[in-house]
Amino acid sequence: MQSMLSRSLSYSTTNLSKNRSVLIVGAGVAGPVLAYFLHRYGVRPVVVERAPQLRTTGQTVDVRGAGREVIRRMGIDHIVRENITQEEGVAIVDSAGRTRAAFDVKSFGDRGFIADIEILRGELVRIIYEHSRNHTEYILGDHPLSINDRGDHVQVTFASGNVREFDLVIGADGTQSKLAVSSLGTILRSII
Ligand SMILES: Cc1cc2nc3c(=O)[nH]c(=O)nc-3n(C[C@H](O)[C@H](O)[C@H](O)COP(=O)(O)OP(=O)(O)OC[C@H]3O[C@@H](n4cnc5c(N)ncnc54)[C@H](O)[C@@H]3O)c2cc1C
Ligand SMILES: *[C@@H]1O[C@H](CO)[C@@H](O)[C@H](O)[C@H]1NC(C)=O
Ligand SMILES: CC(=O)N[C@H]1CO[C@H](CO)[C@@H](O)[C@@H]1O
Repeated sequence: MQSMLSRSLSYSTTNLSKNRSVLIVGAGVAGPVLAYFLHRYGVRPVVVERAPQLRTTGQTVDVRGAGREVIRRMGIDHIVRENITQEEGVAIVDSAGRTRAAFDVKSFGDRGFIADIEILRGELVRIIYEHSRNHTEYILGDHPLSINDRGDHVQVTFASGNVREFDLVIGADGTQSKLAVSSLGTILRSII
């Protein structure tokens, strides 16, 4: 995966001119968000997801800070707000059922246990996917076996046997990623 690392670091977003094709590995949260924004910059995004369908499991996610700005710029904040868990707060209850402490959404301002925008991870993934799919080629149930930097393009061989060429490959494959790269955050920060 070393070639993937060096190639992604050697690109700046100004090099991502029109009609470039970018392969994003992973259709979790970051991958589809990046696909959405790259399309806005004239790039053709392809997302490959190893699972045969979107992975829509997980618990609740609090959308705070930069996350709020991202959903706002994607124009999906109202959709996200329509799908929040509507959790009102957290209560600590003793063995007799008496409430010893309670924190509602408004406790500690924006920094409490529960954010006012709390959504199930799966719902968030679905919303972002729906919002990016019209302009993104999604390949489900496949993954890269090898990624070779050929200088002016990257050649990717998939587990399915397909071989394709891209201008750039970006890892958005989550916390279990084999890539020790933090370039995705840098790229996202510079384009949104
Ligand atoms: C199913 C699931 C449930 C989770 N639940 C929670 C939770 O409840 N609370 C919490 O705080 N965090 C949870 N996490 C941790 C997760 O890291 C973050 O919540 C958040 O989803 C991170 O977003 P991400 O886009 O960076 O990565 P992820 O959402 O982890 O997405 C990465 C995607 O890449 C895919 N992938 C990995 N390797 C490859 C490959 N080689 N080729 C192609 N695709 C690949 C994975 O299948 C996955 O769909 C969960 C992660 C997953 C995958
Ligand atoms: C995607 O395309 C369909 C069909 O043209 C349209 O109905 C839908 O609103 C589009 N979705 C987004 C998020 O733009
Ligand atoms: C994933 C998704 O969009 N879920 C729901 C969000 O809320 C709207 C409006 O209530 C529903 O139509 C969606 O199905």
